[in-house]
Amino acid sequence: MLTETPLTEAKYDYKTCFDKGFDAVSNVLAGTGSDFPPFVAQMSEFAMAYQGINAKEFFANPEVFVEGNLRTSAELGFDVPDLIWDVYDIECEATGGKMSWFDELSPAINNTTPLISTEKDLAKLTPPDPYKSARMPFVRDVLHLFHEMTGKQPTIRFCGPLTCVAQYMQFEQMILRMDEDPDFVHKVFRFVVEEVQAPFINSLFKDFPNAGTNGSDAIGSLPFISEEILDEYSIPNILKLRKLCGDRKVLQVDNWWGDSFAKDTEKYWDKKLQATPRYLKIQDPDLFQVGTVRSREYATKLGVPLQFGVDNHVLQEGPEEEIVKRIHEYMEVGTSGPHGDTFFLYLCNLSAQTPPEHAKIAIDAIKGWRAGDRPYEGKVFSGGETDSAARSGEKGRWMGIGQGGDLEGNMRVALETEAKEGKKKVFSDIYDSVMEYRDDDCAVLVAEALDAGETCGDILDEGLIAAMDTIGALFSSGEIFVPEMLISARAMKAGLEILRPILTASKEPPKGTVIMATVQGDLHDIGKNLVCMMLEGAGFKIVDLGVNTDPQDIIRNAEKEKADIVGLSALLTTSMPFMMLTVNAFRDEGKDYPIIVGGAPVTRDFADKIGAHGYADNAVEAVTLCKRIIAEAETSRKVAV
Ligand code: B12
Repeated sequence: MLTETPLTEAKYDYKTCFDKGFDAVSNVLAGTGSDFPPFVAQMSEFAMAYQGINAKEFFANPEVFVEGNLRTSAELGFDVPDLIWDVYDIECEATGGKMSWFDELSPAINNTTPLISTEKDLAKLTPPDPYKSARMPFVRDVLHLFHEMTGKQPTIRFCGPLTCVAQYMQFEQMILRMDEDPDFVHKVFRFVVEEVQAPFINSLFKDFPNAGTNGSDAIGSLPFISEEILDEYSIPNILKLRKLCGDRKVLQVDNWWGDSFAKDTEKYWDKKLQATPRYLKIQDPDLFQVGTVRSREYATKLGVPLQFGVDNHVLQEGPEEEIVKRIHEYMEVGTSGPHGDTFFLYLCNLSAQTPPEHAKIAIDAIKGWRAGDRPYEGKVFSGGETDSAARSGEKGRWMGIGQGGDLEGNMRVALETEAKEGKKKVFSDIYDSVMEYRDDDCAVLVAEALDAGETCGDILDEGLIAAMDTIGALFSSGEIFVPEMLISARAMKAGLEILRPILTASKEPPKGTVIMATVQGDLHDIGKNLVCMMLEGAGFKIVDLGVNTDPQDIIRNAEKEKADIVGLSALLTTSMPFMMLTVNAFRDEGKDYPIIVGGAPVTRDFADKIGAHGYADNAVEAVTLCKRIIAEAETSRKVAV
């Protein structure tokens, strides 16, 4: 439903109704302490759904956006409103990035064809005009309206430099180029930070010299990037941006994850404090893993203000008791000790799908705790062995990492030794070239193996696939992160390219053909791409249809490619219904393909409910699942014959 007129008649006095909350937050940040622990929430999409406003209007019309957020915040009793538009997109969109708009969720950059792939692309780009380009004026208007309506200083939101560069270059391309041509990636960072972000932010500071700021950095933390990437690209560019913006301490980037993946958690927190010097923010799912007590101890030792973030999945999925328990623990531990009065709580993204009752339960839990209602007093649930509670449903740690680490000691050495045992030298050399990310060597070794008379099948099974199996296991156990996985997959592909013409000419069939797509409305593709790589590494032919894919397109391609399996990925709860629509479309047209589904919010239960043939929690399990489906099809074909 599209609202025809902007929301106008304010029922609330926005100039006064958030006063206490604003005071409390600024006292926490100033380190002077607050009488009560305030909370902030990422809640724009929730406000949009709560007010029944179409996303195309909400994220383009400043009056509707500001009023919608303020009204929702006042109506539900938020301490402060927190206006977060689609912060990941503004800079890239203003430089010419292609946007996808939806009715029921925030718009997003569609970087299927990224803005910057080559030096030439970079040279062609003109920096945006902060006063004119795309929705940069929308952001300015939002800040002005917020200031007029509340009388308070607004917060300038921007995209963390690393995530911003990923928007211009596409995530995998950015990571691979960091390895291949770091100078080029540094140049892109220079362009984005110096010519786009700093002028934009400074133009907003001109209007609001005392504004706060916050950068969102979805991909700027472990395990999307390694600690090396953090040190070489992310932190220096955040510091540079701060310098370029008048060396203001308020210039910060606060939403990193990854604490539970860091080799040394406390050192990781030291790094976080460089990005956000005024306070330490630790959020779920990492907070639940690392534990509130350990986090509190570190902040107390340093005397820095502390913020704990409650998992968006818990807020969305509940159950009620889990929401209350989580909030009470975080409030209780957060406010303990000598610096307990410089603690504030964060509700990580109330989404469009979060039922208003859950938002109310969360707010009541906070207010109840403040009023002295403490049913869980003294109880700490985080930081123990109960990992799976960090996620609702059956899932363990996110990304499917942390579920395979059952080997003692150095897993890498153990796996490599086992994989190479009794192997011909030629195959263990190929294996090593993938494990050591040596693309050129891998291609040469595969060519030599062919010359020596080895078959494609053996080279695949004994060399390339064996290495990808090890990589998958190391990824599952958390020993390697996404960048290493991408770089090893590139080496595997270099070897595969040598085999490809022979495989095609000899008509030696792949293990099966898999069509992969991120469903309609969803532009997340990191997980899907990892699944594609692992499947390719396991000998499957992959036809990747990309993101935001129409069900009919998927059917057409499944037919054209005579697919053995169709794989669907979704990262948004709002796009999960499109999985169901896609499964239904196949059924309605009588096309009986095995459909498998996955993605962080998708569960086995959901897969069963929508009638999908299979579900896998991560890329490694996806390979096992596909192999099983192919084997079953083979068996039933034999039985039929
Ligand atoms: C990276 C990211 C982004 C990037 C995406 C970049 C890209 N090219 O993909 C950017 C910044 C662009 C982005 C944008 C948005 N995002 Co986002 N994003 C994330 C983030 C940080 C990580 C997601 C991810 O890549 N995970 C890593 C991969 C490896 O894991 P995975 O996808 O689960 O994949 C594994 C398994 O699930 C499985 N798998 C995956 N697919 C498949 C398929 C099959 C067939 C099988 C068998 C298995 C399988 O294997 C994979 C490997 O093991 C999450 C938060 C988080 N910490 O998880 C939010 C998150 C997913 N985003 C969210 C939101 C809301 C958005 C936005 C609407 C903006 C916003 N308000 O924040 C836009 C939406 C854009 C759109 N329309 O799609 C929410 C979703 C909330 C919800 N309940 O729906 C999250 C949870 C953040 C949050 N806490 O609120 N985002």
